[in-house]
Parts: sequence; C-alpha cells; structure tokens
Amino acid sequence: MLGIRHYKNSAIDLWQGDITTFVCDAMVNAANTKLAGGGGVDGAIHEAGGPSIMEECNKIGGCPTGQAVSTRAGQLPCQWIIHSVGPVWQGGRSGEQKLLALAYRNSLCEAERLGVRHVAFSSLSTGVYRFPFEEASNIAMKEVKDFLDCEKDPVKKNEVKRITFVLFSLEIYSVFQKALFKAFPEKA
Ligand code: AR6
Repeated sequence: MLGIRHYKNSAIDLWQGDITTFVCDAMVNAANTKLAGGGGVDGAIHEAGGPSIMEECNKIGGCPTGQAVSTRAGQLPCQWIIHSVGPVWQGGRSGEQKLLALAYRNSLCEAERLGVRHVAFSSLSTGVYRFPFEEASNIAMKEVKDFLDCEKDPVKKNEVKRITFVLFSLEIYSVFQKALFKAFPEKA
C-alpha cells in the first residue's frame, strides 16, 4: 500500500527515513523559539547542512511558537530550510493543537511565499516536545487539506505541488499513513 494521495493538482506522500538525505525544494525543520539548534531533526539538519544555516538563524534571532521562518539550506539537498516552531505538549489543554496547526499552516504559507514546488515536512513536535503521534498526524493532514482547499487566498499562487511527510521510523510512518488515508480517502 503506497503512501500517496492526489488532491487539487498536488500530491501528498510519505517517505520513511532521515530528512537530511531527502531531495526536495524546502525541508521543514522542527525548531525552537530561539532558533538555537538542539537535538532531534533540528540537530541533524544543522549537522548535515553546515554552519551557514545557524549564521542565518542567529541573524533572524528567533521565531514564536506556531510561526515559521526560512533560511538557505547550506549543504543539504534542497534550496531552503523552513524553521517551524511547534508547541511543547503539556497535556492538550494549553492550546497545543491550535499551535501545531498554525505551525503547519505557516510553514506551507512560507513554502508558497518562497515559490517552492516540493516541500518535505518532519513530524513537528512529536519528539522532544512529546506531542502524541496520532493527534499530530491528523492535525498535519487537516492543515494540508485546508491549505490546498483555500484557493481564494490572494497571496496563494498554487506553487506547492508536492508535500512529503518524512517519518523517521516505520511506526510513525504507519500512523501518518492512516491519517493520510483518512483525510484524503481514495475516490470510488
Ligand atoms: N529525519 C526525520 N525525522 C527525524 C529525524 C531525522 N533526521 N530526527 C528526528 N526525527 P524532534 P520536536 C523525528 O525532537 O518534538 C530539538 O532539540 C522524531 O522521531 O526533532 O518538535 C529542537 O531544537 C520526531 O518524530 O522535534 C527543539 O528544541 C520528529 O522528528 C525541539 O527538539 C520531531 O522530533 C523540538 O522538538
């Protein structure tokens, strides 16, 4: 069973592995508000991309939770890194769902603003920030669908043609696959 769906002239697909080896136009990093680097996917991206990414992050200075900013990608196999800040899970009663949705939405808007065609997401907030996978995957797919549905937005140029979720383990891959098929059911 392939992890791919087509919707409104775009493809949404899944890939299992390390995002730093994934060839695309823009990679979405799970960053923190200080853009200070750290562990997880953030650490891997800075490590593989080289110091120029951190130099740009330092110039930007920070990014509030739910927002996204972009830098060039250094030595990574893409042109841009979109640094997106998801919320820390605190039990689900502090607006985490809304903030995660915003982080996805603002990353997609940033991709659109940059004019990229293929954007690859890491699974925001589901590592160090402990957001439960199933809920996070459903939020991610809903935001992608809303974004692709929103054709009247004047800033939207419909540049993004492929959205890939890069999942680190097979376990996370299957959770996202379920969410993908739920949000984008196959036409009869
Ligand atoms: N490729 C793809 N996915 C990965 C990779 C990788 N190389 N490495 C980890 N993951 P996390 P967060 C998955 O912790 O929860 C950092 O220190 C991982 O399995 O990277 O948003 C930042 O600086 C998980 O499913 O991000 C922040 O301080 C997902 O990526 C904080 O962690 C996200 O896990 C952000 O925490």
